[in-house]
Amino acid sequence: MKSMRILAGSMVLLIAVSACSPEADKQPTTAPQEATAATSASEVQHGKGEGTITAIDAAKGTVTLDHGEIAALKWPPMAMGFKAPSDLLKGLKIGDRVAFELDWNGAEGSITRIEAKSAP
Ligand SMILES: [Cu+2]
Repeated sequence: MKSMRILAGSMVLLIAVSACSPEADKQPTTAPQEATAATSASEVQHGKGEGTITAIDAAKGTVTLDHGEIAALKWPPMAMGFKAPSDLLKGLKIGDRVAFELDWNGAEGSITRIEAKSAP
């Protein structure tokens, strides 16, 4: 009888442990990551504008634009560099007037669309 009670007691303990441990393991590891991802995603802003290419480096994946006002980001006209996938830069050259869109993460802009505009 005594050994049965010990067995029953240890089974209850086993069930209790296995029932709590997945939850206990999950929360500390996944919750902060999800919170971080959500925060950084909401910080990315999207804007569009027009400008002139003043420098281009397809190998590095950068383009420098002398761009006009970007209302969505509350930016005045300025010259600045952006990251740009090299396939988007194909066929573009210094001096081209372009229409472009970008994602701004608060520190750097990534071109998501860029197209040469035909001369007026
Ligand atoms: Cu700018």
